[in-house]
Amino acid sequence: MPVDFSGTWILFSNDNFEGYMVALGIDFATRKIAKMLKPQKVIKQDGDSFYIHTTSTFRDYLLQFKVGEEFEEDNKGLDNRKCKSLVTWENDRLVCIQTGEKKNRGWTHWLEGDDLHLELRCENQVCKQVFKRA
Ligand code: ECB
Repeated sequence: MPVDFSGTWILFSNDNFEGYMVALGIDFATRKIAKMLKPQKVIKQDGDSFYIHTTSTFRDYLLQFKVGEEFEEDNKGLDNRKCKSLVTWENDRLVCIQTGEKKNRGWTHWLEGDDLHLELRCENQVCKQVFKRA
């Protein structure tokens, strides 16, 4: 039975989000608001096709992709930089490499017990988020 990330998830912990946002060049006022948020993720997975909608009271971000197919990502409402993104499977982990102006940018999703884990990387910063089912 392959891994299925589908569901509605609520942010439970968010380690070093500040460092990740600083690495992305997010301004102080925006970081102050962003840190207070408890975003939700709605994930719809159909085989290798993904819809990941991150929503909050401040901003929303929608990403749709197919594993193994590179796509242009515009990070609108986040740091607004464009990059080329490629998501692949590494065993049961979903690994995204975001190639662009920022070095070492990307993220990894995996399931642990009934929790959704997300590691967000940019330059030398790693943010670790854990989500619980809504
Ligand atoms: C969309 C909710 C968060 C809004 C934060 C607003 C401003 C901060 C600006 C930039 C910070 C960078 C990222 C915000 C953190 C999470 C948003 C989505 C991260 C992401 O790439 O998730 C992936 C994997 O689930 C799917 O897009």
